[in-house]
Amino acid sequence: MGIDKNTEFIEAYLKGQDVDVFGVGDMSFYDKELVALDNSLKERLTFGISFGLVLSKGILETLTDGPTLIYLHHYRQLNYRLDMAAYLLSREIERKGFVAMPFAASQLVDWKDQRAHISHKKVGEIAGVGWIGRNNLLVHPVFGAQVRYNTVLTDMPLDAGKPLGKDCGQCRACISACPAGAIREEKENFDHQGCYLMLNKFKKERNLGHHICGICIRACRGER
Ligand code: B12
Ligand code: SF4
Ligand code: SF4
Repeated sequence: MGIDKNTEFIEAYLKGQDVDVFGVGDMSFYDKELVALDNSLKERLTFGISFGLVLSKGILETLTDGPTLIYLHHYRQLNYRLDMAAYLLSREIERKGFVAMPFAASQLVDWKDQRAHISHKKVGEIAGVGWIGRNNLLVHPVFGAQVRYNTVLTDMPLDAGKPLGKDCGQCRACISACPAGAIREEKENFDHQGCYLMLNKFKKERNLGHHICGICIRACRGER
């Protein structure tokens, strides 16, 4: 199969998994190391398949003053679906004779620096799925930040997208919504520490077991 057919095949397969958002990134533009993984993989697996599932509007409406238990459940179920979709897609690619690596939707491998093996936001940005917004999240033109992502790396030749070259424009909806005041006019000034402290507080006070919040997701609706 050629590049176009391969790409059509991947897109159709993910649609069959009910995936809402799809893109391919050329991993030569991914300048970060793959944390805690053999770096030769980065040389070999040159295509990053970025895909995502849209969060339920109903669940997001429950987020008024921070994370709710129903949002916690939804978050975990989407992670599960994303992990399963990544695994099934990788199996399908490997059945065709290529190599694929499914990542975890949400798994820390470096606790000190709070990092995963790979940044789904960065891969999505390279693939042209969305842009990094003032809220520090990957913002899809239609679904806003209301998408959770995963990544599969592969050596299957694919038609890679390009960064969208868009930004938040006049929108500032997330700035006043953030309970930590962590979101600023310039995305570069996002207050990572302030956000983390608020998530830690929610985790303890609401007995969540996870660093979640979701207020800046709810605020960032895109065009949907
Ligand atoms: C660890 C983590 C966190 C940590 C953040 C620590 C950190 N270092 O980023 C904590 C617990 C605070 C967190 C919070 C949240 N997270 Co989180 N998180 C992750 C996780 C598991 C790993 C991220 C990682 O490796 N970061 C390391 C750096 C290198 O990569 P990066 O985060 O993409 O960072 C980029 C920028 O943030 C920036 N940057 C990073 N650090 C710094 C520091 C400074 C000073 C500066 C200037 C820039 C900067 O540069 C990077 C490259 O573009 C990812 C899943 C994944 N594997 O990608 C989810 C992920 C990023 N989280 C997600 C979400 C939704 C959230 C929350 C809303 C919580 C929730 N679910 O309710 C909040 C949002 C906070 C916010 N507004 O950014 C989603 C984002 C989806 C989207 N549409 O963008 C992801 C992709 C999970 C998923 N499967 O969808 N998260
Ligand atoms: S996750 Fe919560 S505290 Fe962090 S930036 Fe978003 S709204 Fe603010
Ligand atoms: S809510 Fe508006 S300003 Fe905030 S990240 Fe989304 S598009 Fe950008």
